[in-house]
Amino acid sequence: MITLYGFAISNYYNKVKFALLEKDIAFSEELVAPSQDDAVLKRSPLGKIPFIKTAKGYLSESQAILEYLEDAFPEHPLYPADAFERAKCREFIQHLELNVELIARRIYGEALFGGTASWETKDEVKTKVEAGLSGLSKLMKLAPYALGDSFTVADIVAWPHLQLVAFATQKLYGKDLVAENIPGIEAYIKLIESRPQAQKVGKDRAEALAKFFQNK
Ligand SMILES: N[C@@H](CCC(=O)N[C@@H](CS)C(=O)NCC(=O)O)C(=O)O
Repeated sequence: MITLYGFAISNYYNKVKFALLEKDIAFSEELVAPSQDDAVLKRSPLGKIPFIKTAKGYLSESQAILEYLEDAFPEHPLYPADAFERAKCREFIQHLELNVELIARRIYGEALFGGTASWETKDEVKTKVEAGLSGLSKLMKLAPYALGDSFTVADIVAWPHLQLVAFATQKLYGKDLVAENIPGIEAYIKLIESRPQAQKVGKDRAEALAKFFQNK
């Protein structure tokens, strides 16, 4: 059985958990915080979460994990059968993570954890995230799913990341840059949240967040 390590406030953890639930793969969860301790570094080379344990060993990097799950558990596919359509999913995910999420990540400290980002950082992040989202909106079909009429891995990744970017930008800039740049995104998020698997991920995330802030 797969073990998923990390914590439920992480959007990358929730991406993998959402995929496991949608693919109906048996798994257990073990709470691990990102860490530079040897015990974590042996299983995830930069000490990041999430990582998983498989019968063959540990695996880190959420996208490598998603692709492994798809190959090892072909039932309930999240990738389309057509090679070009599969590549379009990967293109979408790469854009979202490289040009939106990784950039917005620089303001999460202030948006979520009581840190402070410099004005320079905030300005730079805003410009780049807006450009990234505007690019992403050209790929996103919302018809009704991210890339068309089927639920795919693109939705698994879009949901946890875009919600967090929306929250962080609303908090820091007083406007939700996701909603501003991707018309129709609110209805899309509601559609994804009508799925029981997304509801389970969302409920566990809310509980983890409440616990996290209680201990602060
Ligand atoms: N590219 C990684 C990103 C994972 C990631 O950044 N995880 C965060 C938690 S959301 C983390 O472990 N941060 C600690 C760190 O960067 O040292 C993936 O896709 O798994």
